[in-house]
Amino acid sequence: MKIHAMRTASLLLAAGLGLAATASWSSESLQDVMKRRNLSQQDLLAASKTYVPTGKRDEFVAFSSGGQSGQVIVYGVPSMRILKYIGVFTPEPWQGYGYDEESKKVLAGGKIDGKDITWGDTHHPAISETQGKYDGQYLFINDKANPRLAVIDLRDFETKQIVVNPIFKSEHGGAFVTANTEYIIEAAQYAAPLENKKFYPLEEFNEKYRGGVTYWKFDRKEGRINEKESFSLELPPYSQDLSDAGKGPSDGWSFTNSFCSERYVGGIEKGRPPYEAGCSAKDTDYLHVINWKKAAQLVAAGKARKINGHNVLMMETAIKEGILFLIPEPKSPHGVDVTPDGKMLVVAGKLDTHVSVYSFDKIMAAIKAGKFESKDPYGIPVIAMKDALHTQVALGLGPLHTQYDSKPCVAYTSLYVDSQVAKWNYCEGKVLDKISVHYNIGHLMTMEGDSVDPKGRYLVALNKLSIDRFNPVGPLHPQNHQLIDISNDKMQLLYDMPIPLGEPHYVVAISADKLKPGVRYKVGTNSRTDKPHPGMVRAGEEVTTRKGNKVEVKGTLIRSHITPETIEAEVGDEITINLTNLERAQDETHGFTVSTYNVHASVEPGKTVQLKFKADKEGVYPYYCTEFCSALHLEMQGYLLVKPKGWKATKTTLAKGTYTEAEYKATVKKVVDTQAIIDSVVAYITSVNYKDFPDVVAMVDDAFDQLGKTKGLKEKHEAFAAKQDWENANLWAEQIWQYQVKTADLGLRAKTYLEQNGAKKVK
Ligand code: CUK
Ligand code: CUA
Repeated sequence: MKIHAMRTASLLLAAGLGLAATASWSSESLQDVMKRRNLSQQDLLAASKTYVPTGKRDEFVAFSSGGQSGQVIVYGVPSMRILKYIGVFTPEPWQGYGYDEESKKVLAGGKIDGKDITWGDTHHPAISETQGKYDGQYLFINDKANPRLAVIDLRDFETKQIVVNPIFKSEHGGAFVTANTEYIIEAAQYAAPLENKKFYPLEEFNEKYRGGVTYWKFDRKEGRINEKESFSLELPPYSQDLSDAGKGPSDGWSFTNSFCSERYVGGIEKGRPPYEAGCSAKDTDYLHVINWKKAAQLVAAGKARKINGHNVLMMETAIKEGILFLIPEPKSPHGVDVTPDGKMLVVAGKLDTHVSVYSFDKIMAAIKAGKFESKDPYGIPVIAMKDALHTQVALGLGPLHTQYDSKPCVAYTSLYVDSQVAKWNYCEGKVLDKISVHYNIGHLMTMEGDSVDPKGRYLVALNKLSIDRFNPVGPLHPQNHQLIDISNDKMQLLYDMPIPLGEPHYVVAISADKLKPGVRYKVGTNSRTDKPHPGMVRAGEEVTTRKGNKVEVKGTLIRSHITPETIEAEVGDEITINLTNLERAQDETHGFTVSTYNVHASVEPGKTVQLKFKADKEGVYPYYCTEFCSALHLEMQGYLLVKPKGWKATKTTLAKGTYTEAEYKATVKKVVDTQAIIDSVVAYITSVNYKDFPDVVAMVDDAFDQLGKTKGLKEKHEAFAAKQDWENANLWAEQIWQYQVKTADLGLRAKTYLEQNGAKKVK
């Protein structure tokens, strides 16, 4: 500890006196590097299109599903640098997600039948929209395995809510938002009885098993899903697949695919042909066309049935009220993607080489005219494919998903079997370009490419297999997100990015300037509810109370100490620790853990968190800050003392340190010297236009905050010195120096920033 502090001091001195080495460019030329690293002109061009120099930022921020990890991965485009993992359905230790009480409550929202489910098969992220445009406020993502949906607030990139689908047993076609995020659409996948804990044999599949679509009502003011005002539509057991919401002229409608309208039930173990044969036998499946606006009105008018306490509009009602229609779609379709103008929908059939472009106008005309070719076995009117089609285009093998360009009529479709991306014109129905990807692409994504206002520029191919692309890491390979430049006529492959965290089915990207995340919370905030935390205290109000066997701490964190530094308990006590981070400075997060009690918190500036556990083992348990927050981070520590029942102290004083007057004087001199460094840094900073740099202004504020804490300490150490109490005199003087170190650290960081960013002298 001492050595570490001293090294810091000498570093500060060196930097303060301008002795730090300055960067020098290597003498190697670009040609030398190309030769040495065996790079082509094409490689260099690609690199220059993706490289984001140090200190610069990406143009777009992507939110990728974390697949089986149950998390969300945030990365920048075009650099493909990972910025964050967001814990969603799975505990995430860094963020304390699942280890503090606030986040445990969020995860508990995802319990099913009282059971914790600590993983998720996350598939489709969706950014909230206003008039069909990404607004950067919220992110939603679904869990296919355990039908759930999560809400993430993009002010702090934290998961705020998890809801469990009340009637499905699995779901896939979520999350898709309506044009003003009135609802978040979530379609079932594998049909099952809608009533919970109800058994029906597979022999009753057609009668008792059902699919459906849930419309989760989003309350934007609260930033939460309103479960009571959400509803579902009962659908046939056709294995509903992906969905999309209408926009512009098609706003108010939604579209959901299906892949097993055969209603086949497998049984390979009994010698029956497997599902894969039975579910792909017929030439067509059904696209479901639903008037959700009218459905919501019908639910409000009391036309829904309660199943598991949830409003379900039954098929019978939907048919009678004319809000549910089917259209045949080619063999085993997968994605349905509404065009930016809302006039067409592109459906890709996995086992067909064509994509089918349906015209919303034609669909509406057929409905208006009552022109149906048949009814399905449940009585749902079926619109003839030819009456709804705008065109069909042969793109290649295994078309899956489609995204759009900023250029009119230009779309990109993933070709799973061909391992290609096809660029094509959906108005004229012609292929424009193709590019190979590595390998077996699932989804693809263009910048804001499923909104009314796609931004073009880049495309990301989400490849299922990476095979030979990366350094081998064992039989389980990462997936490969390939960045493709789409700003020119020909697509250009730029970059391979391994995704090491589950299978990210889908990703969405938003212009970075639309995101406005905060850097701190209002002091004492419970970040998971956005409400004031009852456990918060301000500096000087820290308190530990005991009621019966309950010990509750209300403490604080600030560089570089935890208040309190000792917590005393008896075996069997229930311990509750509330901690408030009093920092205002950007990025001054403190972490907190207690040895062996499986608790952890990430306490960002202003946040209050609560940790709870039972002190069930007698002993001594260090607690400490887990983020390297300052030069004296390691000293940010304390002890939880768990005493045996009825334990009596025999020794009542702490051991004294041995300090001499000489040591005290040396410490005082160190304080004076360090102050001189601080003064010289301050003199430099105030001699330039530092006020033009908001980041520097924040650092300077923080620096003076730290220095301000030395108030009264000089009087204190001098008073102890007068009494010749060299330990207390020395340590209070030392404490001044601790604050000075933090001040100098910030000051030097500000100075470096100013020097590197061309600060100018002011008079
Ligand atoms: S799905 Cu994975 S490739 Cu779950 Cu959207 Cu299509
Ligand atoms: Cu606070 Cu380390």
